Amino acid sequence: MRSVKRTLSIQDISCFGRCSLTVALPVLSAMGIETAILPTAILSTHTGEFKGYTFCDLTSEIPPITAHWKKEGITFDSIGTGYLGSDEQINTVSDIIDSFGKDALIFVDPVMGDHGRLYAGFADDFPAKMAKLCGKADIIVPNLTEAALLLGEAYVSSGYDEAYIHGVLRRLTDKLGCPVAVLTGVVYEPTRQGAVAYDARNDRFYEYFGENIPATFHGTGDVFSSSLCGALTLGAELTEAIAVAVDFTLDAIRYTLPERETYWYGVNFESALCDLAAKAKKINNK
Ligand code: PXL
Repeated sequence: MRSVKRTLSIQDISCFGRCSLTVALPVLSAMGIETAILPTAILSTHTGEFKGYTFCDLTSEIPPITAHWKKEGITFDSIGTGYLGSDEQINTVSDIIDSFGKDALIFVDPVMGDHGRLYAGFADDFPAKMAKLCGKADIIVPNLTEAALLLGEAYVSSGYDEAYIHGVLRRLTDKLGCPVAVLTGVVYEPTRQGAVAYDARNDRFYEYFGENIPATFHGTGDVFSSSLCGALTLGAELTEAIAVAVDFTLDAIRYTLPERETYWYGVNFESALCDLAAKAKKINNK
């Protein structure tokens, strides 16, 4: 038994811009988790609001890396995936889950879009491929845009109620085949925003809401999902884990707000890491 939990984070490196691995690695490390990385691509920046970014696909590097790990007998307590840049990468990640995932928590963030639209560079059939990968997960963490894309349903941006959100969560677990789904960015009333989770194994819903800060920031999905994956890897219950992730994301947004003009590309999560580390320590000591 290792004394420190070990996770594998599979997603791109956007060299500048506070997202994907430049968020997941510091967040998971601050939570006291040994974090191995598998960079799927290297970009100069994320594709959000930047133009003219570079993109170097690293897919061909992945099989030799994981073959070496197999030889070394390396294992993981959890495997978390984020932004994946191609169909081929989805297949490669699917193979990694088959090969390393037997005793690991499989956490898939189906990063594909926001505000009702696919991110730049994704083909229209990408969501169906991502839906298949979600079927291999123990837990998935889509926003409302990604949930609609995964289900092939129309995107509903606002004005929905609890029955709608619960229906989406039931359909996600039912159609995709993963036991747990967490929907992020849920707003039932203008002053509150949070996450709603459904565990199909016990047919229970869990939710946690905080202040709704009426502004959008790039990278908050990655901040939420890395802290959620970290809390679950440490053994937190789902209900505690979503509270940790919502509060950490809100803290990062609050630190960013006074310098919004400077940090238009991603949130100041670094200033919130100390409080997150303290919470992670408490989970670890339980
Ligand atoms: O934050 C998600 C993300 C990750 N990686 C890349 C992205 C995005 C979102 O735009 O472009 C490269």
